[in-house]
Amino acid sequence: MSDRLTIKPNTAPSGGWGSVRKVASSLFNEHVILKGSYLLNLQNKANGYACVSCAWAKPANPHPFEFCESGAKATAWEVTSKRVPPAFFEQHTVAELERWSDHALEAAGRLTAPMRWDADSNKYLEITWGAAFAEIGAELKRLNAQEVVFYSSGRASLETSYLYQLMVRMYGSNNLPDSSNMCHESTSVALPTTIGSGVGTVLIEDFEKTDCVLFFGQNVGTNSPRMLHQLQEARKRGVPIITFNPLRERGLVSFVNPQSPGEMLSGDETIISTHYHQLKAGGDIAAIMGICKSLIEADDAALAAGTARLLDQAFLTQHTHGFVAFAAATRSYRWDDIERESGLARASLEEAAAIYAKADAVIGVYGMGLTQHRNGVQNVQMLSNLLLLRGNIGKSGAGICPVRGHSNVQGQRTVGITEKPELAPLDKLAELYNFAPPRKKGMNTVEACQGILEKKVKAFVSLGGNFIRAVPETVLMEKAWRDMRLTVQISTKLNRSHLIHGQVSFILPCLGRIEIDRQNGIEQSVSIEDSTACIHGSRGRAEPASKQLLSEPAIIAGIAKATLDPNPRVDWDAWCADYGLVRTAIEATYPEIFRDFNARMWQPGGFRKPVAASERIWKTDTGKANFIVPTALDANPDMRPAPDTLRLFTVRTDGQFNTTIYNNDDRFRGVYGTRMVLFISRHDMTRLALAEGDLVTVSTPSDDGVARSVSGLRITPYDIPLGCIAGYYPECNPLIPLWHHAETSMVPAAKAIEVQLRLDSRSVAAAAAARV
Ligand SMILES: Nc1nc2c(c(=O)[nH]1)N[C@H]1C(S)=C(S)[C@@H](COP(=O)(O)OP(=O)(O)OC[C@H]3O[C@@H](n4cnc5c(=O)[nH]c(N)nc54)[C@H](O)[C@@H]3O)O[C@H]1N2
Ligand SMILES: Nc1nc2c(c(=O)[nH]1)N[C@H]1C(S)=C(S)[C@@H](COP(=O)(O)OP(=O)(O)OC[C@H]3O[C@@H](n4cnc5c(=O)[nH]c(N)nc54)[C@H](O)[C@@H]3O)O[C@H]1N2
Ligand SMILES: [Mo]
Repeated sequence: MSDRLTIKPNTAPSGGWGSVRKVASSLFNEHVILKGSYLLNLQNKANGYACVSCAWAKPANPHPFEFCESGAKATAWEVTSKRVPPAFFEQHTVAELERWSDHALEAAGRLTAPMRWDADSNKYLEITWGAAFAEIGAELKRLNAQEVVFYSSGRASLETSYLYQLMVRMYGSNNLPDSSNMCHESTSVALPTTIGSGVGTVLIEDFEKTDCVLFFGQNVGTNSPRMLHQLQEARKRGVPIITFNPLRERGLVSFVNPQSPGEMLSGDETIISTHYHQLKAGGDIAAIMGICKSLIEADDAALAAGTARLLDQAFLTQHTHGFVAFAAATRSYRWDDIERESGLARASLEEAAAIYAKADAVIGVYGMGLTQHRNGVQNVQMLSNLLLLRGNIGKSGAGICPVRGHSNVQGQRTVGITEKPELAPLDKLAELYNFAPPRKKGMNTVEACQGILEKKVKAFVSLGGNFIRAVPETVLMEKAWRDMRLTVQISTKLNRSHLIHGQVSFILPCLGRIEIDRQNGIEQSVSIEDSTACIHGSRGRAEPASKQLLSEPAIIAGIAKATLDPNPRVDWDAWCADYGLVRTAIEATYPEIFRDFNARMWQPGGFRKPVAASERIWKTDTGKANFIVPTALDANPDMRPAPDTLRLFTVRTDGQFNTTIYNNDDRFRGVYGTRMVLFISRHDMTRLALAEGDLVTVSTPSDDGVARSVSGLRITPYDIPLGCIAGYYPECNPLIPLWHHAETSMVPAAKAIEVQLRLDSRSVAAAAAARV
């Protein structure tokens, strides 16, 4: 990590030597150069483990090194030689650790033994697994199932996730929020309404056949770098990539493949985006409306002139519903409004429409830039509308491609991690295990936070993740969190959610996916589902960080046996002794998805879960793909722009994986040595009389009586649209009101927060400049 703070514009391509240097320094910092290099060769390979970083597809014919800088960092972070043993907790009280940074906490190393918080010393003390399970079980038995929340972060395997949801439902609730509730829930809510499938329709092979890629609000170079291989290959075939993003992200601008010796020597970079549109944050509905309007009006003109039509009329008639109303709405929007709300010129949108209209097969890729808005669901529906106009769903080389975050977040939903009872196979579970699954809707992430604030939630069990740091409304949440009776964290590394804790609190350390999981001496394997709905096997290859670690399935079984009444049909011990039996149970629960699961999981490239929309089977209320008219052009219509308010959006760096902070650098954006920055346009700086290096307090104006602010953010001039500013997640999370979330999906609207700035102190340089 750089200690010196430097901020300079970065014009180097993504990938390249910068990326190689980062891989090497990650392995070096964690003292695992040899072990790490050996393991990286096994990443995303048939006989290896599925990367613990992002969820991007793993091809059947992997590159010799099917890993990227992010995957290498995540691997080094997990197989680090650093340890946090019980002796560490003897030396540090919880009060002291609370003052450590997020980076320092996780950098201390891997947790090695189960720990229980001791009130007298305010330290975590070692406890045996047996005693931990017995006490957790006794606590859970005393509580009402509706008062307990069981969160999951999207990393745990299909096997673990299946056991977890079964335990929770047998305990008596559907309180199964997950990280997806803060992430692609807008996708899971939007796509069933438009195309009748809750996941993307694109396969990795579609990138080899596509004619055009539209890219909305996803930062590929930082967050899913392996996808750059597909984009680079498409670009080499001359495929246009049209990007919509308020920031010019390096990975979307150009790329040098660090795995190609030729490119590395010549520095030969591939231009990734042929067209780059820096729209306003929250301007996507307007931008897509502009493209649709241009297409529909050109099609109207073609009809009148008797020339070739622009829309796929046969597809519209045979496969869609609601086109007439959508087209009418589109025609009625005025260009002035579209330009104002998108921040883009009419000519740019017409040009995008013309390129789109020429392409036979188009892929629409998107990420958090669409999902994390008040109208995040409508953002996704709007992209679906655009693709439907030319039949770009269920056709080779075309489709919608939400890029998922955590490596198994999509798979967890597939095997029942959901608070929505209608999405879980409750009847099947009842039949297989002879119990009455709860039918009442459970809490999602925002509802769980509300429940904790209202003191209705008394206990929180966390399967991975760092909930308290990932959620909005940090200040109120941290305070209320301590009132809970019980908190249990199943984790690999120490984080803030262990330090802000309930009255009875446990840290249960588990094996990571890269580690060898031996049960009764036999090495087990697990499986995950990637962003393209392909399911892969994964075998851990590193020796465990500590002999005392248990696997996630074993920890769940331990809690389940101590909490639930025995059920002759549920043999937790047998499942833990052989994960193949868990897969057999998953297959019995979902025969249409997991046929022959134990064999097919090793198929190169994985086996695909059926996605009806890719076959043009529309499982919607109308039986067709639906056009849906948005209710407003702005994805955050309830924000009232005032002269002194700005729209803040939060982003990630290559030096982090969510709340895991590997280092304080953001190589792609040229920021080193600090995360406390605020990206702002020069024009807004002048308007607000701010200078580079000024430190400001950012606060959220709202009339709900809650004061929300973050101080010490450094003014950093950046190429960003007027009125928009950007800062880092999770540092800016205290600014997000809990109620500021997407309609219907309830994803916190982390990409549009209304804020004001106040100058705290002027940098020496700026003050000197002002005196001159
Ligand atoms: N290295 C690394 N990899 C990761 C993660 C990580 O933290 N670090 N996290 C993982 C997880 S869980 C997830 S969900 C994914 C997230 O990956 P992404 O979906 O890429 O998420 P973000 O980095 O939050 O932001 C995405 C982009 O949206 C842009 N943006 C912001 N507002 C808007 C808008 O209104 N419209 C448009 N069009 N664009 C906008 C931002 O400038 C940014 O480039 O990455 C996964 N992979
Ligand atoms: N402002 C703002 N807030 C956001 C976002 C944003 O863009 N902006 N993004 C949201 C999104 S997309 C997401 S997905 C959430 C992420 O929220 P979470 O998934 O809750 O958080 P992570 O930071 O991924 O969790 C890190 C912790 O997971 C544990 N861990 C790591 N590997 C394993 C493992 O193999 N097993 C177990 N049991 N534990 C493990 C480690 O202890 C580590 O400290 O944050 C959300 N919050
Ligand atoms: Mo995510």
